[in-house]
Amino acid sequence: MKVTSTFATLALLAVSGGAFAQGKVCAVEIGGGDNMQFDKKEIAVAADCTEVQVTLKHTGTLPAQAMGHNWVLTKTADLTPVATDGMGAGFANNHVKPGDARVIAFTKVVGGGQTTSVKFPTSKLKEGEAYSFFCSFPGHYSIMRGTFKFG
Ligand SMILES: [Cu+2]
Repeated sequence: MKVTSTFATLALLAVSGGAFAQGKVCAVEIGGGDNMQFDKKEIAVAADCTEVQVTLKHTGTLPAQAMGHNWVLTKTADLTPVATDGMGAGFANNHVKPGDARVIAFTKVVGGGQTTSVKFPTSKLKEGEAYSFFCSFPGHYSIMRGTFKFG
């Protein structure tokens, strides 16, 4: 309970944007290569982070249309349906269904040598909830996935 109340205080300060606001942006880096794998199986974000900045680097050389990768965050329970919808959403939508409320954060699809990032507030997350990250490029999510822990 102590951790939760500290987090709530920080979140309030961040939202108020006042002179005493102390937002803490926590940076996470992850790579994905031509071998269709992320270089991390788990990402953990501490409860005192007010925002998360995820940077995805495609460490391979293949073009985005052939071996594109993105980084998508959902509740673990939403992973498969979101990935399935993403397949149909098409490359132009970064393989994420437009306006999908189950998607907490996502990056665009990148190809070899490219880097992209996304920043989102941890107010979208709940401590104790089971989250997963994955790549929604068609055919990738069953391998390119990992656990996302908050708190
Ligand atoms: Cu991928």
